Amino acid sequence: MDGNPLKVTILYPCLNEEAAIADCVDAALAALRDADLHGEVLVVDNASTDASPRIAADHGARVVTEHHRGYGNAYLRGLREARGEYVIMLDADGTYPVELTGEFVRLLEQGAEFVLGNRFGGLMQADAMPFLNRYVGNPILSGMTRLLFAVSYQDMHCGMRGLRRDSIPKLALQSGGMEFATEMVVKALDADLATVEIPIPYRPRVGDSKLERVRDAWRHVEYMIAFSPGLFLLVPGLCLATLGYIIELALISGPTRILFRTFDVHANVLGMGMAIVGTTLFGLGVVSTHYAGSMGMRFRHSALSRWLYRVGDRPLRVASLGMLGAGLLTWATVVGSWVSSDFGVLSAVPPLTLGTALMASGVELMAVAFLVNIIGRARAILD
Ligand SMILES: Nc1nc2c(ncn2[C@@H]2O[C@H](COP(=O)(O)OP(=O)(O)O)[C@@H](O)[C@H]2O)c(=O)[nH]1
Ligand SMILES: [Mg+2]
Repeated sequence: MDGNPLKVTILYPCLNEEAAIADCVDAALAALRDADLHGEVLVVDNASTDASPRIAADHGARVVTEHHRGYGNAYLRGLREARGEYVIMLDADGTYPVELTGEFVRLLEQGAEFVLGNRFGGLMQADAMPFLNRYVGNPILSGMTRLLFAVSYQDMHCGMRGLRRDSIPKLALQSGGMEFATEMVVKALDADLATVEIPIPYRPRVGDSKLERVRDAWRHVEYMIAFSPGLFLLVPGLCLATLGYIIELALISGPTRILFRTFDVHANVLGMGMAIVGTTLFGLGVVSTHYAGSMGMRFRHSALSRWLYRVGDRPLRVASLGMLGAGLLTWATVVGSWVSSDFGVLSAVPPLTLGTALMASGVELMAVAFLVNIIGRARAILD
């Protein structure tokens, strides 16, 4: 590093943007000059098949080539290559106000660690965003992120963001596609980065959009589901299993009158099924939690996941052995009394459904503990 370190990197991911890239680079250099900032314009060319990389270099950008296609892959490369103390990220399509670079840097200098633009703050040009993106895709996906991850920001997919370069390792970013945008916001929150969201203008695009609406929207949804094991697996699994075991225990001594009618062995069979399926969902949730944790998620939004991730596989093994033992004991008691009655008539569906549910749950939790252990070992190697 020379004696005069770079203050800012303006980072453009670029896939076939020859119609826009020249103006983008010129405007970025002008923004640096106007704000009197020592900086660089870095273009990560995503193996464009047009003249964008040559044009970008001719206009004074540093150009690096990333052969792995994808919005996230381009940014992952760019964030590794950036040399500035602060990094300002934005699309290479003329939509974002690069002239606000000075303002983003000012906020970062004042202590913000992550500055997120908000195109829905009233400054967007009327024809800047296609109707479906503006009124359907963006609000639904941003709303889902707010709900699932307890985030309060309005525009989760805004392409103009600023952050300190030394915050980047804290985020452990991994996503190669458009879901990178969601990952960054969720992980910034997890990492407790001091975040501010500021309204920014948004202009119509120059050149064709690279967005594949359905595929890219689905990638955001998949990301959110995979990283929300609490809501989608742990809680439903726990509720179902608890209800199943309550039914089993309530009907343990045979047909029982509850409120207005009598429930008998059919309900025991249902309870057994619920207990086993519930444990399966819960177990998958535990595995997902450990997977997400190993991918850098810290579950600021879910106390249950946070706890499960922290305690590891030991409580699972204890619960597994307890359930397996209780199930075996139940079966042994029934078979024992059957044998001692000289193999007489056997009528013991209630305890046997309970015993079977307990044994099945025990075996499942044993397998889950095993997987959790494997994930932990893989993480230890990666770390
Ligand atoms: N969608 C997409 N964009 C890429 C890729 N590689 C680089 N980019 C750049 O990422 C930015 C965002 O893409 P864009 O088409 O503007 O998406 P939109 O802003 O969501 O409509 C642009 O600067 C693209 O040139 C890629 O593989 N896919
Ligand atoms: Mg764009």
